[in-house]
Amino acid sequence: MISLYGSPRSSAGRCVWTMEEAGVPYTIKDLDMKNKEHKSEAFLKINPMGKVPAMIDGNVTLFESMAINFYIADNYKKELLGTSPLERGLALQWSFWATSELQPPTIEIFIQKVFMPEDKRDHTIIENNLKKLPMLLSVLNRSLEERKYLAGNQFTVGDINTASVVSICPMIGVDFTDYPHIKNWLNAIGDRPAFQRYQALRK
Ligand SMILES: N[C@@H](CCC(=O)N[C@@H](CS)C(=O)NCC(=O)O)C(=O)O
Repeated sequence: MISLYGSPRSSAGRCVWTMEEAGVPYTIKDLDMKNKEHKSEAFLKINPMGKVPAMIDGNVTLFESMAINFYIADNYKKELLGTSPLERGLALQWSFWATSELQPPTIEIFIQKVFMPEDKRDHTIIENNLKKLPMLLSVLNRSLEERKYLAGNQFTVGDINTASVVSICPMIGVDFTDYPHIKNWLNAIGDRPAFQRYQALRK
């Protein structure tokens, strides 16, 4: 049984979604972040970064949500990795893209708009990072022009890792009106029962 540390509403959510897709039994161990349980000596032994998610599966302990997702796919539902070298490459490509290209500007804006009190917001940070999003979202939109999922017809962890970052956009006031293929992709994802079960856990 997998133990996942972190709330489904945090970065741990994408791992919950992957476990639902893989149909693997798991327990969620939510940490008391307000009281800094994620910085406790006990948890730092599991994730020395003091962040969620972290995962224990038998004698395997991992941190970094996207790595956890590749592990779950590899161990419990290989087709989520992709079924050819090209699909597996694309699943990795989009996961690295999501974490290194799309996530930094979206998180910078999220921090300002959601966590900062209005009078403390840095509008320069918001504006500078907002400017980066059209190019990034256009690249993603074009890549989805002729395929249902990011690796082709096969749904992979690349979709999970990327969609979980793309889903920050509506929370920071960026919609997908100019990106119809992203919209269709998110709609296809929304129809997946595993995604729906994961969403129910976020409420
Ligand atoms: N790159 C990490 C990021 C994890 C992360 O930043 N988690 C946040 C919650 S969403 C956290 O634990 N923050 C507490 C902290 O940084 O002290 C991953 O994807 O697993």
